[in-house]
Amino acid sequence: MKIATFKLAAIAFAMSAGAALAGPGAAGHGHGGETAYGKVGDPKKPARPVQVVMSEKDGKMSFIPDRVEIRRGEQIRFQLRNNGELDHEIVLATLEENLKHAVEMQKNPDMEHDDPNAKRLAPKKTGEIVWAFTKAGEFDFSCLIPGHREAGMTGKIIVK
Ligand SMILES: [Cu+2]
Repeated sequence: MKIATFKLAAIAFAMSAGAALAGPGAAGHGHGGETAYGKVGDPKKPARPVQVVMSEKDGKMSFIPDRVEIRRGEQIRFQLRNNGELDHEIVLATLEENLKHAVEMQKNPDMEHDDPNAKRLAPKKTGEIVWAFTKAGEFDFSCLIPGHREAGMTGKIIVK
């Protein structure tokens, strides 16, 4: 009898943990539960603006700035601008995920991203990503168009 009670409690705990993990996804976003680097932002909540410019010059491609420091729990509104002559994109992720993703992009260069953690911009276009950094750590943002990350288009996000 005692064992049965314990089992029920364990199941109830597992279920509530599962519900918590589902996060804001349940509130209507198709995707966007919690990831290792945070979650999709809520555009209705305050967000600190951070401007990031994409460009290429003399064979070097870059994000300016290429290092962004964030306090854990902060929501950031990345205001993106492509000042270059080529298409560029920004993909927020862990370094490991972006390196893996870069390999997939080599095989499939026309892969389009329509994810809340990524944005592709044509020359002279602007865009926005709102992201909530709920976890401390070091993360990556890169342009995964083949050759671009290698040419310098990568940066670091440090969440403390
Ligand atoms: Cu690029």
